[in-house]
Amino acid sequence: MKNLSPRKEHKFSFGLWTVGNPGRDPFGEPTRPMISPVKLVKHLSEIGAYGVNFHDNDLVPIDATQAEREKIVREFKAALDDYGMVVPMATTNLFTDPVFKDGAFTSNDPRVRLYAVQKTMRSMDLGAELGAKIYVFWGGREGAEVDASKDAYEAIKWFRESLNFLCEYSISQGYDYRFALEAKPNEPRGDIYFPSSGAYLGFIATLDHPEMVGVNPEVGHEQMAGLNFYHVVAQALEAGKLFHIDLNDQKGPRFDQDLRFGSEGIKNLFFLVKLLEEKGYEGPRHFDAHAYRSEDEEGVWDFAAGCMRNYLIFKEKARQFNEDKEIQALLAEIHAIDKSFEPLPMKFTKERAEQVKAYNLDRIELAKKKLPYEKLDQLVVDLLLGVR
Ligand code: GLT
Ligand code: MN
Ligand code: MN
Repeated sequence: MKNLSPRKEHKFSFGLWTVGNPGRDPFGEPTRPMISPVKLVKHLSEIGAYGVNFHDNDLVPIDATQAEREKIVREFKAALDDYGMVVPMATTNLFTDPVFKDGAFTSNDPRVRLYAVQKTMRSMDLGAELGAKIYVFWGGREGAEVDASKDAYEAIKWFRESLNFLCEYSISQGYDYRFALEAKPNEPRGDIYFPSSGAYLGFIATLDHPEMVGVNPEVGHEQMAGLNFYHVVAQALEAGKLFHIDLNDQKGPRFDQDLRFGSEGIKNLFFLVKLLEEKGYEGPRHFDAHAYRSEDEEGVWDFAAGCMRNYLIFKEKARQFNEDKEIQALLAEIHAIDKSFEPLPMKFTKERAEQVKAYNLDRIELAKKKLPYEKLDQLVVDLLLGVR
């Protein structure tokens, strides 16, 4: 295997909430102590990450005074400089505080909606101060546990109003943010509006500044809905809307697990990495995951190293896939088209329409084409399991 050491140019990033996760879950208290943001920056840099992301309150406590905020930001900035780290993305915590118990931008209460916008503006200021250019929106409480309580039709409008306002705020401040909307179908008990990245892609087209807004798909979130993550990301990328990505892993459709990237869904994630590397994704490779609850701090760093290592293994496997003679010969055979076929460009003219209608296509013959996908897929499995 080629060199699997993570380097800054690989653009690996982690959230403060990921490597800083103390192992709390709905059934249990933290199992390891909190690590300070400054210490996290130092360790992340040492293991080869280039970036660190945060929610406003991962860095600055929700009830901090102005003086406390300034001190925290000063120390954090110094740590970024000392360890050569950047902040590619920032986001807002619109879910932990009880004020958001019934939603943020989609709360029934207009005062809570206003508070959510205000909190996001302040958090955008913080992100911009630390250099962030991508701003993520994850609507953890945007949805309903009780559908009788909220008008899902109106809620979409409230969400749009807030985003339109915040786009204008970014423009007026000269922040140059690109907004990345992150979907998840349900959390922890409620159904969230815009349950998939596909839903967000449809919504983005209805905004005042669609060019500023894209998606932040997360592996586990799409898999919670039973979707093929590789396909989800291909669509976003092809649409020019993959502004950010949350890499992790998940054991099928259930609650959000945020497992170490590449620990479970190996084949699908191989095709994902191949796609990102080959189709021009230039953004951060961000890991939104956390270590098993059974780990101590040392285990957290094993977890983070594992995420990056698996990404680099998939990248190397993609190179091998492209250079594998047997795989490439099989693909050439599968994609081969009879020389007698004269392709018709699918550019519509009246005349072309007539040509398409009249084209002589023998469906019985077409259906006879041999497609050795069993062999092809097994070659991929052999490659991934390291026996090729
Ligand atoms: C939270 C959520 C993630 C989001 C984070 C950003 S917070 O951990 O489960 O998927 O990306 O808001
Ligand atoms: Mn998640
Ligand atoms: Mn995420």
